[in-house]
Amino acid sequence: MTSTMRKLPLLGVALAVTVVATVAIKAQLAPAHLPKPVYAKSVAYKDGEWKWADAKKGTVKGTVNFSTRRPQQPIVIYLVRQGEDGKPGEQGVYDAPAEIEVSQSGGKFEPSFAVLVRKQKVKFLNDEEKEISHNVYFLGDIEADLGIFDQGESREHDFEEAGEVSVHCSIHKRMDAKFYVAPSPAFALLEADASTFEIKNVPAGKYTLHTWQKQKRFKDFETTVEVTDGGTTSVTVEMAR
Ligand SMILES: [Cu+2]
Repeated sequence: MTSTMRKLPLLGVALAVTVVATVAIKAQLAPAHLPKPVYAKSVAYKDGEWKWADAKKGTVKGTVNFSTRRPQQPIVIYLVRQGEDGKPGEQGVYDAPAEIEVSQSGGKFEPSFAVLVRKQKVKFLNDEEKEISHNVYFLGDIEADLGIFDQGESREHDFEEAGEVSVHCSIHKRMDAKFYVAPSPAFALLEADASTFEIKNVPAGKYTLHTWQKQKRFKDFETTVEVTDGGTTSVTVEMAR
């Protein structure tokens, strides 16, 4: 046996290792080919002068019909106050809900889904037990980068615009979360398989009702609803493909 023949099996092992290593590197460089997300249309909402606290209010109650089985995914029903021309008008001044905190412990955003109200603040905590740094950046209707921050630090962001936001960490590719920022407090969140909703304390006036789906399966629906002082307006939402 020549020395070349004895080396051949070794060469085979080396080749196999190289192939495995190349595949692993490629997998890391090109993560799953996720479909390009379609974000909700971003609209700038004006706050106007009038205050929600002083307004006469009513309720909107509704049922959602689905043309086919609804995915077990959140749906947001929200109201946009119309101006004279039927387009988004002045939304009025309201007190934003209290700040929410999002944990990054264990390399996960928790909660990983939230519905916020425009002007609400979110505090991202690097509450890791070990010395791990995290980053927060947003894609979608709201884009921003809060930078990289170490264990024990936090970053805050005021969500001044309405729309859909994907939350990511530039260091950990698998860390992500999704927020929907409603244009005002007049919204309902339908979780799991819920198909009825109620939106209380809505200032009297004319609104456009919209839908937003975390996992878009149906065409988004819109209709006009009129809210009256002390009244309950019934509405049927049709979700078709
Ligand atoms: Cu991270």
